[in-house]
Amino acid sequence: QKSATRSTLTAILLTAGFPAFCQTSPQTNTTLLVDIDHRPAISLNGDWHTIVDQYSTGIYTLHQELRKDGFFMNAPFDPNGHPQDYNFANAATLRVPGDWNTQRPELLYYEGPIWYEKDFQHTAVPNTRTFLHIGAANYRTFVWVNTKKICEHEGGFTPFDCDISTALHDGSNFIVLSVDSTRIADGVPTLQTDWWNYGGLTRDVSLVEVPKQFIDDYDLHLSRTDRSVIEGYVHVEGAPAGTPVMVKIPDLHAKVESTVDANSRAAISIPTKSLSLWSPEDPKLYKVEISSGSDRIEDTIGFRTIETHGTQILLNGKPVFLRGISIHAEAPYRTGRAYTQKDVDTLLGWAKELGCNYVRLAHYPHDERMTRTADRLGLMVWSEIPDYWALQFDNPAVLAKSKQQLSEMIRRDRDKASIVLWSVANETPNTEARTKYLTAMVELAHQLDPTRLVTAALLVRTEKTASGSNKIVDDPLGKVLDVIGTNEYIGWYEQHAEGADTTRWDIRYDKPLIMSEWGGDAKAGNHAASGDLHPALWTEEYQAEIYRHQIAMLNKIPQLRGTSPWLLMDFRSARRVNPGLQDNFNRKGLISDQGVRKQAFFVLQKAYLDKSLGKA
Ligand code: GCB
Repeated sequence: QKSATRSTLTAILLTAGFPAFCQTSPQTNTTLLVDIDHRPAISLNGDWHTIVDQYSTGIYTLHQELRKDGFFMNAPFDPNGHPQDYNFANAATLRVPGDWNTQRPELLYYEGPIWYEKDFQHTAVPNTRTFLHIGAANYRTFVWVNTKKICEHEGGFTPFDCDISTALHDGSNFIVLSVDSTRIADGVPTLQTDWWNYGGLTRDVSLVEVPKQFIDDYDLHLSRTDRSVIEGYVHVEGAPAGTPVMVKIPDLHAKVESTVDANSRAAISIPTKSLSLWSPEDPKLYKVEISSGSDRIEDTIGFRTIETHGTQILLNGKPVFLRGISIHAEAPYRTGRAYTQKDVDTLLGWAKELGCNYVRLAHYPHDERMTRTADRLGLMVWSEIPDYWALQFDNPAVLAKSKQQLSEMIRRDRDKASIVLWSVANETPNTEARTKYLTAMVELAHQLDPTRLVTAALLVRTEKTASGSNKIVDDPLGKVLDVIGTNEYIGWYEQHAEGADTTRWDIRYDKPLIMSEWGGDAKAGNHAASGDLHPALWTEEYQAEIYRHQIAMLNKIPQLRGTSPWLLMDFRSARRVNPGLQDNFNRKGLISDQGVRKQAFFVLQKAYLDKSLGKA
């Protein structure tokens, strides 16, 4: 039904000869500027005028034709003029960044379009281009500046930048955006997820001025074959062949010059002596200065290698065990989408307190503050795109959306040493169409970034045996993955916690395995009677029981190289409607959404700190 609506809309747009602002391509006129959080910017965060537009009245006439006088015109309201059904100037505001659901009680369950409007002053600076940067907007976004249609983007968790230079004038300007959080069957993610569909401009919005020729992308990493060389490229948008580029790493006394080729890309190779490699024990970051013409940016980059050898994961050539926890981008204490540095410091601070050296950032790219901070704290990261559950794997348009989100995730974060794993999927159905689709995704990840490992969280097959059960890992996708991720919920969705004691693992791949999810729900403060040997589900005692039995089982899997149980903190989910216990929250957190540590937190903490889980 919903996709039919969209294709009708596309048809209308094309026949109307209108600028196509709802076509099936996941993005139009957008790019992604790397390291944007280090560039000077004019913040557009703060209050925006907003209009909840349940029926898309701002776009359609009563006969569902495209309006020429839509809300994007931001026409001033005149009580004596033509009757007008909207008035941004008087409209209630929403805070940006921030999901809308947790800002107004009546928007908690809202899924649909909301219009945003912001006025700002601008003075042209000669020989520059101005980009509108949107850190993330869930799920589809359409942008107009001074009534001119600029760009559109699909995908709720990756940033995008739109060149608005030609629409600006000196003096007062305005931006009108429509963000539509409607879930769609052919979306990524699709209709079903186990998290809240937080809509809106959920991350920073700003204006960024850059020179006409500017550094929009680069990749600097340690060579996998020679750990005394930093290699990669710098791309200078708009630069003709021969344009010089300079990269300096003052701490290494390194300074190299290169020139861009016909694709505006300069190859970089920096020989280094006495480089301190990035690791959880010593997360060394180097200041890196990149310049070309009048453009100059600075980054802080760690250098390390990550690879597999048989069933080992090697960090800087040495075997490593990933002691981790899964994390949703849910804001501690206040709920809603996480986006502040405080949110990040709280979540990653808890992960450190738990004894982690690794975090699985589920199930979509998190705010860039998260990966920046993981870089600083020395937490290895699994970063994922929302190829979650049953996407339309036979639909090429959906594959295009997944590819776009993967490309954006990699482009934004490829210079973060913390990220060791790109994940292309979570718990997808084992079908031929799925395997073909995700194989293409794995290939793309390898092609875009040959320096990292590619994984996916797979479902596992269970066979009953006389003494218990066998968990068989033979999903055909495993063939193309570097590291196998598997999710299992012994003690929760299947069997009792003790079931783990009689479970054997049969892993048909000679590759490292990460138990990417396991756990169970407990409501913080819900306790079994003291001395109760069979605590009930939903109690802290039972959750702790699951963890004890799981840890014992996991230790018997010879090729286990990491775990990220589900999960650090309770999070809001529409699927969890049991009153009193869930109340729209998934309670598998080791910590409640109000920051209360449950018993299982301390069980896992002990196992991580004394290394009784994962001796590698
Ligand atoms: C899973 C999913 C995760 C869910 C979790 C659960 O396997 O990957 O997104 O939230 O189980 O709690 O059921």
